[in-house]
Amino acid sequence: MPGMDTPARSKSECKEPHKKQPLIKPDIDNSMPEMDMPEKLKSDKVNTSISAIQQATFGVSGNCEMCKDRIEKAAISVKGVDTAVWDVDSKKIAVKFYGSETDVNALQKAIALVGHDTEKYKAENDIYDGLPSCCKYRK
Ligand SMILES: [Cu+2]
Repeated sequence: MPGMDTPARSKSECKEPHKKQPLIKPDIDNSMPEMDMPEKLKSDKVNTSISAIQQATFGVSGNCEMCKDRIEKAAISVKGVDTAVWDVDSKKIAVKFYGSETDVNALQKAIALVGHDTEKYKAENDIYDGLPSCCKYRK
């Protein structure tokens, strides 16, 4: 079969260079997807409330694990606080909270109210005197 070696080249490449396409876009149809916008706005609001979680770290006086319990419970009991972790070595507390519900001042006040000095608020002497002897951090 000698004819098999020469591939038959297509000469149809130049035929029908392009098909007709509509030049005018249907603008009326494009307006329909924009009706979904309110749904997107709703999801934006959810993202905003998540990003409203703030973190703060400040010094809180204390001695031991009992102090740690007392300090963290005082912080967590504040409305809007997510987590609170006090470190016995660094004497600092790290708090995550919703900035729309509370602030660092309120947190420090709440901790001072259970007998622990913070950077901004000193515990009242009466409350401090009621702490167990192992928790007396003032010299
Ligand atoms: Cu203690």
